[in-house]
This record gives sequence, C-alpha cells and structure tokens, in this order.
Amino acid sequence: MSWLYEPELGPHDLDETDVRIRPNPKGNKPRTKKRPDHKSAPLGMVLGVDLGRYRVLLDDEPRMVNATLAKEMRKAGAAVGDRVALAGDTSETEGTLARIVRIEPRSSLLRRSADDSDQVERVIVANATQMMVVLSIANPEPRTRLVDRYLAAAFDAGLKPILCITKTDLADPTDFLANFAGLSIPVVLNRSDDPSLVKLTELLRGQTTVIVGHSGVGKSTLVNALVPSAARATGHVNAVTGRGRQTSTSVRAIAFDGGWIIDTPGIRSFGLGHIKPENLLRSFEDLYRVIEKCPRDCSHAADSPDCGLDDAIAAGTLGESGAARVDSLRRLMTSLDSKHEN
Ligand SMILES: Nc1nc2c(ncn2[C@@H]2O[C@H](COP(=O)(O)OP(=O)(O)OP(=O)(O)O)[C@@H](O)[C@H]2O)c(=O)[nH]1
Ligand SMILES: [Mg+2]
Ligand SMILES: [Zn+2]
Repeated sequence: MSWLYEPELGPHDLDETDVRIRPNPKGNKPRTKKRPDHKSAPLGMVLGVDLGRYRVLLDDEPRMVNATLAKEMRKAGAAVGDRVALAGDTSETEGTLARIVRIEPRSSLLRRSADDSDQVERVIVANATQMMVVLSIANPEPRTRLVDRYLAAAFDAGLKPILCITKTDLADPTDFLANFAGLSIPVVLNRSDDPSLVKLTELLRGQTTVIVGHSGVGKSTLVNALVPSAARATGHVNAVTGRGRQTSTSVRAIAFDGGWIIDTPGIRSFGLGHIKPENLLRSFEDLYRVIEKCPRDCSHAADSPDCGLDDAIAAGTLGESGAARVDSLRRLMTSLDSKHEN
C-alpha cells in the first residue's frame, strides 16, 4: 500500500482526486476513461523535487507553486527541468496544492541505472542541454573511469559535455589533464579561493547545464560562486575516507545568465544499463576514429584478434594515456555486456 511509503504526507497533501466522491446519477454506468485535456492549464518549469513535492516556477508570473503529481501522472513522474501544466489551485493559499497534469515533450533526458546490469532507469534531469562533470584534483582524488561513464551518459542523452576540475589550489592538475588530451571537450579549472568565473560563465550562458560528480568535489561551492543567492549548503570531505558527506540531497535548478544551472547530489555510482552500446563507443571520441576502421565483426574486446585499438596502442598513436583509455572502454563494454547475459 502506497501510503506506507509516504509517512510524511499530511491531510492537506492528499490529491483531491483521491478523495472526491464522484456523483454518478446513472447508477452503475461505468465511469468514462476520457480525461480533461487541460489545454489552458498554466505552464511552468520544475525547479526542485522533495519527497514527491514539486516546486514549479510559473511561466506567466514570477512565482513558485507547490504541486504534486496528478494520479494519472504518477507512473511517468516528472523531473527537475520538466515543463509541466498545472491544474487545481495554483494560488498557494494555505492548504491548497496544485497538480501536475501534463509533462511537455522533453528535448533531452538524463538517466542512470542502479548498475550496469539493471535497465531500470532513474531520471535525473529533463531538458538539459549540457552536462558539466566536476571532479576535484584532490580530496577526493579524481577518478577517470567515473568521468568516462558520465561522458557516455552525456553522449547518450545528447548533452554537450564540459569538464570542470576543482580544488586546483590543492594540487597541480597538469598530469591528470593528459587523460583527456584527445577529447574535444572544454576543460575549466577552478579554485574556490580565487574562482575565475569568466570562462565558466561563457560556457554556461543561456544553456541548461546539469552539474554532476562525486560527493565533495565542490559542485555546490561552484553554484554558490556563480549565483551567491542560491545559498546551496556545502559540506566537508572526510579526511580519512576521502569521501564527501552527500551534502546536497536533492536536485535543484537555479537561474543563471539566461539559462539554468542544475546542482545534483553526489552519487557513488552511475549505472549505464540503459545506454546503447554504440553510444558508449562514440563517447570515446579519441578511440572511435580507430574503432571505425576495425574489421566489421570486431568486438573491440581485449581478446578480439584484429582490433585496431591494440595496433594503435602498440604504434603509440593514441598518446600517453592511450592504453588507459582503451582499458577504460573495454571495462565499460564488459560491464555493460553483463546485462545481455541476464
Ligand atoms: N581547497 C578547496 N576546497 C574546496 C574547493 N571547492 C570546494 N571545496 C570544499 O570541498 C567541500 C565540499 O564542497 P561541496 O560544494 O559541498 O561539494 P559537492 O560536490 O556539492 O558535494 P555533495 O553535495 O555532497 O555532492 C567543502 O568543504 C568545500 O569548501 C576548492 O576549490 N578548493
Ligand atoms: Mg552539493
Ligand atoms: Zn576493434
């Protein structure tokens, strides 16, 4: 029973469609399935979601409205970034709650799965145009494999990727950057004691950018530097485990320079069970030009006899980090393959 999982709901939170007793004068005539089309319902954008409660910014008034999902929308769900139509009471009078009755078509959808063998998707953000992957050069240590995962997800969702390396006051990022030398992705360096926001602002202007990365890398710190009024809480990184404290617990869209920046909670893993294998290959753009010339039946796996990737490593044409890049791609391919065996 669903109420068991919604203990935080009070009496005002019940959707009115749950409790309305529909008059049915013709006795046992079945109720029509036809729903109102809500054509004139006010539109808005979802800026935040907490425990099933949506914060929606209206299009026509500079005002936020609290809303829940109408019954027929609960299965589909809405995400931060979604454009939605509202019905019911949007006056924000105490005790009233609007209902999300329609989600407008999405231009993009960023998803992850619980793990690579799980195709059940969790929607992170709708309608983003870019993904900024944040990693700190130290505390916590950067992990290139997670970046590769994010880049694959960005490619699959059609989002333009950006890399942002934070905490450059703690260590020199030069060596680490060699990992991404063959990619055409913009890279921004940042330190919070002397943030230079010029390049970042240029990259983010007018875009809807979802900001992702491990807990503690400094995502919310960056958001606060860009939009001080955002007042996002920031947390410490545990000195022993090197882990962040999962300070941000929900996704939030914040207006920035004609667009939006969307702060997300740090996550431990980013499953790719939902992405197309072809998109994984293409997201390794530095390797793809080699892969394209492989024999047609090449699996590009480590045991594939004529794979051009091995020749390219041997010839040194993939640069210093070539072997590590190929290894990362092959690990991801193996991990994603496990889903087909299940
Ligand atoms: N030295 C240094 N510390 C930084 C920098 N940027 C952020 N920090 C610190 O890193 C810690 C974590 O920052 P947050 O902004 O909370 O990190 P987050 O990525 O939002 O973390 P979650 O919300 O848990 O996902 C805080 O103590 C920040 O002060 C930086 O450039 N240099
Ligand atoms: Mg945060
Ligand atoms: Zn191959």
